[in-house]
Amino acid sequence: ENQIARPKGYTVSWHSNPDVEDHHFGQTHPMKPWRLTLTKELVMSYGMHLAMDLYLSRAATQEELKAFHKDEYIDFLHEPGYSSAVYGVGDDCPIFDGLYDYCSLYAGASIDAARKLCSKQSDIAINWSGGLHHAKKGEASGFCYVNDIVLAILQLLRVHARVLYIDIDVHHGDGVEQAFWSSDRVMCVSFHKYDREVFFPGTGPLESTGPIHPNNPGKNYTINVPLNDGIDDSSYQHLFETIIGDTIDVYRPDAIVLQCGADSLGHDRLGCFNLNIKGHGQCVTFVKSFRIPLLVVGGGGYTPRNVARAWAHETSICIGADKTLNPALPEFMPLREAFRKEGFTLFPNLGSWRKDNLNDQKYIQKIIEHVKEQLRYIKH
Ligand code: V1P
Ligand code: CA
Ligand code: ZN
Repeated sequence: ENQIARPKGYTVSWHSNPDVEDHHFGQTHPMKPWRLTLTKELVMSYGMHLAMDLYLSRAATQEELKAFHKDEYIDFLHEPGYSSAVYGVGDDCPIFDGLYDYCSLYAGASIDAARKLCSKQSDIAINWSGGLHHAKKGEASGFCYVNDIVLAILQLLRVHARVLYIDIDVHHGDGVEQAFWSSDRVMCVSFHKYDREVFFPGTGPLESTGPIHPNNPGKNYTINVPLNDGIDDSSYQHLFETIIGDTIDVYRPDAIVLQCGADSLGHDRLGCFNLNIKGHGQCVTFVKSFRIPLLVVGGGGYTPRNVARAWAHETSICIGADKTLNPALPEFMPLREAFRKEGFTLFPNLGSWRKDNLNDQKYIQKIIEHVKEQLRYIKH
């Protein structure tokens, strides 16, 4: 009954390595790599793998990781015992068994995916294990050790003049923003919960739009969309489509990287928004509609079954099968029982959660006006 056909006229590639999924941050840590197993299980049970080119990604080499990261930091991740420096390691970023393999595998998948776009062998390339946007040049941060997004963008910049980075994770994409802060060849747009005092990482106010020095090329090439608790599908969509539509019109990117962190869904363990899976997915539909080479990566997402639902749904959008997919979960799925408690549907109601929407129309409109004003400074 699920009619999964190859998309006509374009190619979607899927980049993954099951070894990533076997790593454990620790019992109480919210990041669960097995959410990727659940995602793949759901995607395959729907037959979506038949509509994509599947690649077993390889581990990034040390040289590839050092294209962005400091030598001594990568050496430390490789042999953590040999250093007394901390490099951001702690409760958020613990040292666990196989840490270096984990990092080099998720980064390798994003680099491979970017290269498929560069060679035009793919139009949309997907790596759900990537999207780890907080990692810095010489430091781990917020569950992220190596910044696969920065590494992928560096690949895209070899053949593309301008890359647009869009981040719908509930957290600010600070690592990517920082890496390209002084560049006009990468435009970073992050939508996130912002509360400088209490919400991680505490950066990304509306006024943070790039370096202030008039001669710095990066000036105005960063867009931050700081939000309050409880934003719903309709406000988010209005904001997203207005800002991204205008940004693509003036910036005219040659490639787009979309970070699809699923912690912006309602009922997330760390998040505080009220998005439904269809609302979150609408961002993918909108970005895809511009027909610009697209790299889709994962990110946060701490209620594993909903992460799997969202990323399976977004995979179906990429291959153009979302309209024909049966929202009842497939009858024959190895991990079907895992979904029993919340019901066997792809689209549970996540919109009416404990959070009131503290983003009124006036606030949304203020953000839109501010961004429209900023975009006037982007040269056509
Ligand atoms: O709030 C903090 C730091 C720790 N304090 C010193 C402040 N950390 C957050 C990190 C969130 C990272 C999100 C990553 C991503 O954007 C991309 C993959 O989604 C944090 C939180 C929290 N509620 O914000 N760490 C933890 N919770 C945590 C809880 C249990 C065990 C370990 C970490
Ligand atoms: Ca974000
Ligand atoms: Zn996040």
